[in-house]
Formats: sequence, C-alpha cells, structure tokens
Amino acid sequence: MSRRAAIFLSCLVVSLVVSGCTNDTPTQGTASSVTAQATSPPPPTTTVPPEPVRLPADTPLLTDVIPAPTSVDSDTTEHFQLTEDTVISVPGTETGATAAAGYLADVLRQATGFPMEVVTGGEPEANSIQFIQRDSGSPTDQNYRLDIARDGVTVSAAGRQGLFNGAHTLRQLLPADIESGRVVQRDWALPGGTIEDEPRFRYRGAMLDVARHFFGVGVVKRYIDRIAQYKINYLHLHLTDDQGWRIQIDGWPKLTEVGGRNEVGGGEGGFYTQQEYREIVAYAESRGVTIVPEIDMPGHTNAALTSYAKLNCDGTTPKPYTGTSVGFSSLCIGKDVTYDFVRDVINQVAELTPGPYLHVGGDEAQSTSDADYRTFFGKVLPMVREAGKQPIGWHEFANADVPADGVIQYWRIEDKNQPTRRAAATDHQVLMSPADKTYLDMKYEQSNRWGNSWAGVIDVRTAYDWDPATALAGVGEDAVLGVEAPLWTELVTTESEIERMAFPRLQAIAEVGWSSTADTAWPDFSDRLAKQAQRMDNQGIAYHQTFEVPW
Ligand code: TNX
Repeated sequence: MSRRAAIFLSCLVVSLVVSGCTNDTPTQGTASSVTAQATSPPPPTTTVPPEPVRLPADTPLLTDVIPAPTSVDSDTTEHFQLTEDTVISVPGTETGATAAAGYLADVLRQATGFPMEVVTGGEPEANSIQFIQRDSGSPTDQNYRLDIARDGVTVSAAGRQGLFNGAHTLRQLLPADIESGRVVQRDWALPGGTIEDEPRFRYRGAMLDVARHFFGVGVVKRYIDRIAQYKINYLHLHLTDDQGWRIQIDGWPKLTEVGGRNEVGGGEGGFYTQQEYREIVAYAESRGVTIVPEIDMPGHTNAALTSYAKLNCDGTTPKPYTGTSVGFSSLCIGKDVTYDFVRDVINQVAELTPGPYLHVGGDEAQSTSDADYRTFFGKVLPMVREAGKQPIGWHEFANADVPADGVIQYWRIEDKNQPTRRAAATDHQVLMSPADKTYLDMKYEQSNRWGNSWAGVIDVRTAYDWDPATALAGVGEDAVLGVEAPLWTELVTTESEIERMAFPRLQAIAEVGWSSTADTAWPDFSDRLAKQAQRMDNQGIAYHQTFEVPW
C-alpha cells in the first residue's frame, strides 16, 4: 500500500475506533469486533479472548516515522505490549542481527527499566522482538520489514544495515518518553501493522568539521547517536584543515603536538589519539553508522605545513592560521617527502577505519597549479587503492584521474559542473552536497545572528524540497550515491551550536536521501517533524525552533 493510502486508512480506522488511540479505553472496539457485537449474541463465557493491548495515547502512528517509510500497513487491532518479560531474540547467530538487537535493547532499557535481555540462538521466544537475518537478498541491502502484532514483533532483513534500520524505526514508534534517558513508570506498546522499507539512496551522510573548531570524543559520540536514529548511515569527519590537524599519526608526532594545538579564533584545539579514533569508529558501528575520515589535500594543509618545515617547498614553517579564509596553502608537490608523508597518513587512517571510503579532500586548492594538482592526485589516488579504500573527493578532484570506484562529492550551488558531469558519464558515483540545500553552516533565516550565508539562507523547507537526481545537470538517479549534509565549523564553537545548525535540517536531508519523492510532501513532513519536538527535547537536542514547523 502506498504511504498516502496508508495515512488515509489509518486515519479512517482511527476515527472509526477512537477508543484504540486513547489511554483509558482498551482497543477492543475495532471495526470488525464492533460489527460482530452489533449482529451476534455475546460470545460464550468459556472462551475468554485474550486481553487486547491498550495503546497509550501518545504512541506514534506507523506513518509518523522520519524518514517516511516506503510502505505502511497499520493494523489497529494488533498492538504489542512491552513488559518486564519482553526479550529481544536473535534466532540465528549472525553478528549483524546481534548488533542491531543489542542497540535496540540499550535504547529500550533506559526508559522502560525492563531487562530487555538479548537471547541468541534457539527457538524464537514468546513475547519477543525478533531480529531475523534472511538468507535471500544481498547482505549489503538496507531494506527491512517490520511486523508488529500482539504476539510478537519481527524485524527481518538480508543484512546488518537493514536490521539497524528496522531498529531505528522501532525506536521512533514508541512514545517520546523512550528518549528520556531515565526510567519512566508507564505502559509501553508498539502500534500494530507492517512496514516494508527501502532507501532511495544507499549513502545518507552528515559531515562534522572538527578541524576549524575541535570537538572531543563525547561530542562526536552524541552526534552519532542523534543522526543514527534518522537512518543517517555515514559520518564524515573533516579531520584536517588549515587551522588544525586532529588525528595522531605515528612517526609524525608534530602534526598533533604543533598542528593540533590551534583552531579558528586561536583556541587550544585538540586531536584524537588513534585509540580515541578507534573508539569513535566502534561507537558508530554499534549504531549502524560508518565513519568516513577526510584528510584534506593538497590545499587546506596549513596545519601540517606549520608542523614540519620539510613539507614546505621553501623549507620554512608558516604561522598557525586562526582565520577563516581558504585557498592559501598547498603541500609541496615536487618533493618526495610529501608522498612519504601522505602514504603514512593514508595507510594509518585506512588501517584504523573499517568502512570502505577514505576522503582525500581536494577542494579549493587555489595555491596549487592545475598541472601540480593532477600530478599530486596521480600519485596519491593509487595509494588509497593500495590501502584498500575507495577515494571520495570534493568535486574539484574530478579534474584528476579518478579511479572507477572513486566518488565525487559535489558541493557548489550551480546546477552545472562539467568535471562532475563527465565523471558521472563515465559511471562514477556522485555524492550530492549542494551548498544551497545541504550546508548546515548556513543561516536558517536572514535575521539569524549566527551562520554563514555565501550559499544563501537555508530554511528547513529549502533543505527538504529538492531532488538529488535533478539538482545537477547530467547527474541522474543512477549516478547519485546519496546525499550528505556538511557542518563546517568556522562559526560553530559549542555542542549546542552544532545541534542548532543540524536540527531539524538534518531530518529533512535524511528524508531526501531515504524516501521516494512520490511518497513525500512538505506539509506532511512538517507535521511529522513537529512530532519529533518532544523526542528531541528529551534527548537534550538544542534544535532550532523554526517558525515553518507547527511545533
Ligand atoms: C567551502 S565546501 C569549503 C569549506 C568551508 C565552507 C564554509 C568546501 C569543500 N570547502 O572549506 O568551510 O565553504 O561554508
């Protein structure tokens, strides 16, 4: 059933049987049982039907989920009650199923206070939420199916990511109290029905610039928590730039001792040890998110150049940079040591990163000649391949010889870009981050005191109302890998500023990346977004209360 038909039907049923959606009336007054009671005598007292599950009034509808699922079929006669005895069961032994089950159990335990034991292997248990990894289909599928009924809940998918997606959906189907972070004594139930869901694009990303201002492990973990629930499955970390180098590299200690001790405005900066970076990667993985590390080169490298004189063509270190200009730095293209350096960095970062991608930057290299730029990437891109990763680069790198599995990240505001178009025509995948739709560092409204505006003002509707498959000439549906919303942090200094810039525009981008345009429209989205307010409040997200949404 289409989403709109499902909304219509569930509203119809809800209005027929209002009792199903109130706190104090059990759901026995369903359409079929009302008819039965009107036309036949009361049932014999010996066969007592099981108590219908009460659905608390603040339980979301199946159609409330962001991003909007592909197909929703509500069944208002069949809800699932969570109790002290509910278990999360994984009949198989697949690690993906166990990981997704563990994630859901962690989320549910906090507010229900129930043990939510994860039981692996053996027969499926009664009163359980089961995670089933199907044999059919590709394990990289992100599709999932969710069946919620009185006698149990099943999440089934061919792959790990699909099971995580099912878990994210289940989380949103419980009342906002589930996000309280402390035990709330109350009834908990999931609304009955079936969701079948598959993403439009397989990459839905957020980017956090930890180079212009540094943010510690705790902030990054919380950002992962916040984005994962909306099925954002990649977090791109912009780890290096002119103002700071944020990742420890063995053999090059000054990168972090010198290059890490700076940021925009002259603050003390900081960096991740390799152990801390591993911790971020593992945390992301446990929530179904893959980390994409970026080492920006050959421009945006002042922090590296301040750390080692030998990386500079003239052999002297420049001053640390605390401003917000771009395009003035370049690695020394003609020196061998540059490539010893880059190889060490790529090998170590690749080794620390289980995901498929390594981002090599490549943007705004205005101090590198075109010929040098091509020479540089001619040497560097094979290193990425040797390290076992697929390169992603900002779209300027489409001017280099990008290997077939290289991804072009489009970031400008124009609707035409020849190099990107050519890359798409030769079967390269394009990641869409047009700055006038996806840049979370832009202002929401002209009157905002904070935020950039070079790419325009991006209100939530602007972030929502665009189509990644028609935004750039010559880059159609098949060439689009997905969407990503970058948060550059020249002007962002605190965690609550991160949250204000990201939310709720990130929910809009998540839906652009996941849901089919036929199933979505702004009025419906803004209503669903309004219902996220209580959840975001409970999670402590300092989101921007834009006037466009009926909060
Ligand atoms: C452009 S987008 C940049 C960044 C800035 C950003 C500010 C891109 C690839 N480069 O270096 O931080 O604008 O909006």
